[in-house]
Amino acid sequence: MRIDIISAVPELLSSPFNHSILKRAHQRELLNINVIDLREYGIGQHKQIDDYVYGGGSGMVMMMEPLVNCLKQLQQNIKYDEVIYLTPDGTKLNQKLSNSLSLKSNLLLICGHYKGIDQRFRDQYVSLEISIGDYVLSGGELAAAVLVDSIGRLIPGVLNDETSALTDSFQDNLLAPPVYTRPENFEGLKVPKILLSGHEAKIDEWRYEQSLERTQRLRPDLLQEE
Ligand code: 6GU
Repeated sequence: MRIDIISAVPELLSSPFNHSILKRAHQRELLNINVIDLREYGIGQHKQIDDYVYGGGSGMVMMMEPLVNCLKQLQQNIKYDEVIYLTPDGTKLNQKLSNSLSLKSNLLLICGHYKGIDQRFRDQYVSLEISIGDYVLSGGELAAAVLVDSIGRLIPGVLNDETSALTDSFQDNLLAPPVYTRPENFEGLKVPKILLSGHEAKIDEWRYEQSLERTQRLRPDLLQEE
């Protein structure tokens, strides 16, 4: 999969993809992430990328021209499955959406800043708008990093244990069961006996019950979905 990210603050995206699972995805050539500096497409001597809001009001809006020039240049070489704009008024991200995006080949993510981007760009060029939750971030970059992480780990071959993404919280609309590691007894706090029994079927059953109980207690809304 190839993910291109257009950003006015590319420095914000220099580190998140170079560690752990996403680093491995890159090394295995399963995921290729390119961050494009929108400033390089800025207008005039000052490489301007934003301007005042028509109709008045505070804050700046990202202009059409740099975004369109950048997009068109990228599209000369790549056909994108989706052009995604990260915005708090987009569709709220969930595991189902990440699952479906992990099956695509080429994604373009656009990070907004200031008051956002010119509406005409959204209308003309954006195919999907995504929010990562009901709160406001200063820009789309951290949201893009969240989206890329959630998609990247689902690409087949990225996780070592192929089944492990399937047992994550939210796959099946259930939260994950509790996990434990050594020691068996830490200052009197013991690991549930069933996990030491070696009885695989019983352990699976226990984990499922724990998942269900946790979901009912902490996120009953998940059990109402579909
Ligand atoms: Cl995608 N962008 C911004 N700026 N804020 C957000 C968001 C996105 N998702 C939640 N808050």
